[in-house]
Amino acid sequence: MAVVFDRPKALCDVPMHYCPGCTHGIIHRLVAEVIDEMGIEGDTIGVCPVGCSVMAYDYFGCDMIEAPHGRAPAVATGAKRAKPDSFVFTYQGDGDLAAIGTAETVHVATRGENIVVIFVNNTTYGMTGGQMAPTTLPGQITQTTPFGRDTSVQGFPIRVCEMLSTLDGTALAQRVSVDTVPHIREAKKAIRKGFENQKEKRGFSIIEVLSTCPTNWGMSPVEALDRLRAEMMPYYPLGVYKDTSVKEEK
Ligand SMILES: Cc1ncc(C[n+]2csc(CCOP(=O)(O)OP(=O)(O)O)c2C)c(N)n1
Repeated sequence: MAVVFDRPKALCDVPMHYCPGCTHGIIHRLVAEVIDEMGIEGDTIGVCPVGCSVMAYDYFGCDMIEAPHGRAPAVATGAKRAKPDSFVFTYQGDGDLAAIGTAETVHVATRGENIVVIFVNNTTYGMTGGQMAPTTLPGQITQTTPFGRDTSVQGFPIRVCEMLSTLDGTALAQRVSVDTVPHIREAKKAIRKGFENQKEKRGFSIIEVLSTCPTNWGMSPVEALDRLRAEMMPYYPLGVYKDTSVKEEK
């Protein structure tokens, strides 16, 4: 009988700790599928910092490094410069990448470090119980904004892809989602493009993935996907914000 669905080899055969309906598992799978398809598991180094995906080193078969909170781009820079022929990716949440790690994020992009950043935006600090993140939407209720995020007090959310697309070192800045099968396919293509950019030495690639956190949003997995579409997508439009490979092809 034909096998139509299998575990990617780059993913370990272990149960994951993620909550029901959490989209981290889908995103892990997409990264692993790209690693398999490019045949680069032995040459890939992943960097996971602090957040719900802190134990990603248990899930990916490639080499993995644990970074302090927010510092994955700095650690990835060191790994890539020490082993320039390897493929280096970071896998970061929005609290990690856009709060404590903002400086590392901006500077790794402007330096044009030849790495891929997978940015999982679920509009909250998942691991610590659902506090406000820089990406929390105006009016969103969290543990630290019990009356909803008030932009006159807490400021406005950061649109990371738009911001990084203005920097010359950025080769690819694309926002995708994993709420439907077509969007999951698109997300995988974007991740693949990021890894191809690394092969072609084009510079820094960031793929932002709109994600859900049913547990901390207080929703069922299905309600969480509905919220992603109804509230997150209008504020964080999907799309390619910068892609220097297109210019090269013309
Ligand atoms: C230096 C430091 N500060 C704060 C923390 C506490 N902390 C752990 S995870 C986390 C937020 C993670 O949120 P995010 O990056 O959005 O990832 P998620 O858990 O939602 O996937 C924080 C603040 C820490 N571990 N280390």
